[in-house]
Amino acid sequence: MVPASSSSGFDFVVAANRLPVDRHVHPDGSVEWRTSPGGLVTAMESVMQDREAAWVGWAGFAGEAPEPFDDGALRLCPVPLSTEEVADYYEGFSNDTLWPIYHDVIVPPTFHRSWWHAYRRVNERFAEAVAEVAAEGATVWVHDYQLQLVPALLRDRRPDLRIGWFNHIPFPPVELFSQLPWRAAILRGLLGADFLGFQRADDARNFMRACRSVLRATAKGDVVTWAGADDAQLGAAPRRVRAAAVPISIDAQGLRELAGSPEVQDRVTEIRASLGNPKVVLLGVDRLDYTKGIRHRLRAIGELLEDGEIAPPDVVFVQIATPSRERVEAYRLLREEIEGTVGRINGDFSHLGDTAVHYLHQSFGREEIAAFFQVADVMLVTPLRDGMNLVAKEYVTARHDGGGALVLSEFTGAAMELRQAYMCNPHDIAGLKETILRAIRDNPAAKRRRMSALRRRVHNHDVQTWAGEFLSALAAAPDRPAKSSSR
Ligand code: GDG
Repeated sequence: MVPASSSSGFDFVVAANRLPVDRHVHPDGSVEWRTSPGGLVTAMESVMQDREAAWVGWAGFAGEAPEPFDDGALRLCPVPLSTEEVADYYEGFSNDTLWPIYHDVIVPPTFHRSWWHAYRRVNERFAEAVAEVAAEGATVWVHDYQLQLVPALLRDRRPDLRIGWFNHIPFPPVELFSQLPWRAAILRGLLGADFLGFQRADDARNFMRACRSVLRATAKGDVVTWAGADDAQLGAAPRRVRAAAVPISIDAQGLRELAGSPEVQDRVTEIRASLGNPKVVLLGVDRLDYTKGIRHRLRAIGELLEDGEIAPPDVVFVQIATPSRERVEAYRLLREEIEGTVGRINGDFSHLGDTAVHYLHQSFGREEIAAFFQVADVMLVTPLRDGMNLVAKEYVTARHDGGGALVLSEFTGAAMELRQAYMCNPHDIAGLKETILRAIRDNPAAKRRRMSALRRRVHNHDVQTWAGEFLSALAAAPDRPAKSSSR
């Protein structure tokens, strides 16, 4: 990459809803910026390391945005959101309209025209901010469902740019997508890009079908051809855009090193001891989100305890549920329900000093999560729908000792790659219980064989491979990149 000076703009620009850092104000008023949690930042952090680039995103608090500032070689460009925009664009349209539609309508989506107007307005602001910092002919990588209009809004302003978009979450079947009153505008927004990356081939196919059915565009192979529209609406110009699967991954080497460090190893021993050195530790690590299947998992665990198949102190279940979107009603209800269930299970099956379910509604440091992974004999990843699920990839990688077992929902993007996991359908509680027992009781050699295959897959397809694949597809779009560009 050719380094660019800030006066002429940057040759590489990332746009995502959030900046990769969060602001912390200390009691003495001093400000510290810390890496923010979440799948997108975890993935992009190692990709951006030492790259001269700009990152355009919201700083995470309402009101005036701070001035752009540098974090190493990275220029951070905060986009302001008012309190009302946080409620309407972010909590409303992004997390209460799009998120449920894009995740199989597990909870009903809410439609408000005022939310849509805020979404459009904020997408315009992002497009302007990118247009300002991008050098002539720069590559722009737009991320995720919060910014689906940015590709076309940006192309209107800067036709010289090469624009890619990556969807971290699923793209829904056209039957669900069509419920959106703003479906045509969203597709037209996306078609402003040169290349659209999805987690699974099915997501790319769903997008192509939506273009055919909603816009009457032609979709052949993996290229959508849109003749344009005779109106002054967003993205009216003719376009040829490639849409394909580029599954995301993790910084496998970084995690292996962290997991093997003496500090983390000490924590592994301490955590196991504080759980009472059980024979089997079952673990879940998720944002507290209804897509993650935590309720179904707890139901299966509750029944296994009731059946006498598992019992503390020999078998314990630890659920880390990272706080998430707490101002959205569906998330508040989910938290109440989960905490009620955990309380009931513990009331029935725990004894003094022997807790059946350890429930931690907290956010932990990366080191602590790496230690928890190594404490887990069986990792339960049971989403009802998930774009990829990085936790599954992190778990198999953190188990550098070759131990452990992964129970994985077939409704995750990760299931397309991690075929040797103990696969489950989380809706089938009887099947889920059987799978959990199999993962506990299978013979150690079989478990090790599975884990070794899973680790190899993640090792051979890490986050750097993912970024390389995305960027070469973007450079070659609408054609496919030459084969040699991917490992
Ligand atoms: C979206 C898509 C897609 C969790 N708790 C803590 C913590 N985490 C880390 C995990 C993992 C990340 O957050 C979560 O990533 P996921 O992939 O599991 O899920 P989403 O947040 O829903 O991410 C998803 C992803 O984007 C990437 O494209 O896979 O499908 O929904 O890295 O380890 N990290 C720390 N403390 C915690 O308490 N430090």
